[in-house]
Amino acid sequence: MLDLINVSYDTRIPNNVGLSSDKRVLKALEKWHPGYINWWNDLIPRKFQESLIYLRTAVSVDPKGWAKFDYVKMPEYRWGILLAPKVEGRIIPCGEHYGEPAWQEVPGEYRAMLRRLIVIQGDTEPASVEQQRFLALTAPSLYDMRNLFQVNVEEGRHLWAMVYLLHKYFGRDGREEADELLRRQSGSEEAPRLLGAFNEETPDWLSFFMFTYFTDRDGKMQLESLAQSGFDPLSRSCRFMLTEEAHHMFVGETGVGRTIQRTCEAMREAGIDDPFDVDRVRDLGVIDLPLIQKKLNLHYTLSLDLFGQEVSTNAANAFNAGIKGRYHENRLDDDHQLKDATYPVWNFVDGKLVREEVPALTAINMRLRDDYTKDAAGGVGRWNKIIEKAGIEFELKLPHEAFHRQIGVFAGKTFDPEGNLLTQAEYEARKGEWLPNKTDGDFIQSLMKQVTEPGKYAGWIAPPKVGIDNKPGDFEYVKLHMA
Ligand code: BYC
Ligand code: FE
Ligand code: FE
Repeated sequence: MLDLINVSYDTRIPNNVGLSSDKRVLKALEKWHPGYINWWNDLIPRKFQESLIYLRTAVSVDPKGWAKFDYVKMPEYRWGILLAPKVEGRIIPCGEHYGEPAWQEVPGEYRAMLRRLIVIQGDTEPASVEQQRFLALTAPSLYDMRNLFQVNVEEGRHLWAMVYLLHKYFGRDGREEADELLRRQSGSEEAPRLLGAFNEETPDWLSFFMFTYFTDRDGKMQLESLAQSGFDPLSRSCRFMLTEEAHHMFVGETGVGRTIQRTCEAMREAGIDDPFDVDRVRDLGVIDLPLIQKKLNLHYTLSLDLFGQEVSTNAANAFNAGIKGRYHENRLDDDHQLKDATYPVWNFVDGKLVREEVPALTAINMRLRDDYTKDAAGGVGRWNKIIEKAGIEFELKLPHEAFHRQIGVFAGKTFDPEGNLLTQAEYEARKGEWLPNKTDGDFIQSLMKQVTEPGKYAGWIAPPKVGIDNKPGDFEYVKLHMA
């Protein structure tokens, strides 16, 4: 009897999908495996490959105890294939097949659409590891270095999750797509990653924290909508991925929060009240709040682009097909088909930004993006509490969605962070006030020094409130290989 909760270790690839009795897929995955290991080994600097990292590994899909913590060398990490438990009687939650039993096999008419979505999802996972490949060299502590590697191995596992679906359900073209996922590279000229934000650099730790807060949260929203898929294996795969995603966003939220905390403390100690007294704040070796706002502006807007066009027939087709649902589709109280519903989307009429009602079916991307914005606002509020508590007058804000966009109705036009339309010249002249400029980047780089003594932190960031796995403050999260 197949155990669908606990993970089986009887093949090289841990799994709860019965791989040992699915010879065809097992063979395909074993063939793909060495390419994956090569990709990993070429990517992460040598000395970290040989270090012992205190990582969690999934051993079950039971939400109460799915992870175990131990020291591992990353190339020996057990990347597994894990699907959340099957929900008996699950139905297709939306679209024209609403109410029919969820598909256990790929529905022929939607094969191409499904494959495309799985490939896009799969492409982002290794891309993020590529973007973060050099950060360990400047980690502000062993705690942070460990968190980086935890995020990286799990993004690697997310790639495995999508590759499993391609191998299992898409035959030969699925295998070809799986190979392509290892061939494309973030930022490459010849074979870039598919989505814009995944070809940008993650040059420093503040970017890493902003990325895991804002871009991993796009991951969360997209996974939430794929978790609503009528194609049950995709739904189950994404549901388990979401449990890991929560930690990535935790790393982002607390990372930015600790950066803010340290800045506020240093300002207090030095008797600086004015957050815009940037030069004096920087002389303290901490990141000024206006620069934190600029980084926020950058990463939030890059992430907004990942939701696609506001009005999208691709998205309408995916919803109608029952391949992709809305956020919490199964908890929404309507016809789940959007026959007569409308939804307000941004449009640009006579030089003015307005929200216009359009058929809700075409506004699926816009709606998910609105849900994202609400979700993203929560952490910003908590960051502001830290600033307020320190008695400093400054408020971080999500910029207007029109600002700094490359995709959708705002693309090709220039706006300020309040959403006022600017001429190209006005925008260029003021851009440096709203997005990190060269001086800002150089300043942050000057702070990026690796700290490797257990329990010690770089001067620009506060220690965390609690350790990982309840470990004490001076716990050695990474035993560095010295050579
Ligand atoms: N860049 O009708 P539209 C994560 C293309 S992150 C480049 O709006 P659709 C993670 C689009 O492909 C989550 N191209 O498209 C986070 C289309 O081209 P075609 C990743 C773009 O399909 C951190 C055309 O423009 N998962 O997991 O409605 C760390 C028309 O656009 C972009 C997913 O995204 C862009 N930003 O929406 C690690 C889920 N936007 O087909 C991991 C799967 C649009 O006309 N993807 N285009 O040639 C999807 O659901 C959808 O494909 C998208 C786009 C939401 C991305
Ligand atoms: Fe992921
Ligand atoms: Fe993630």
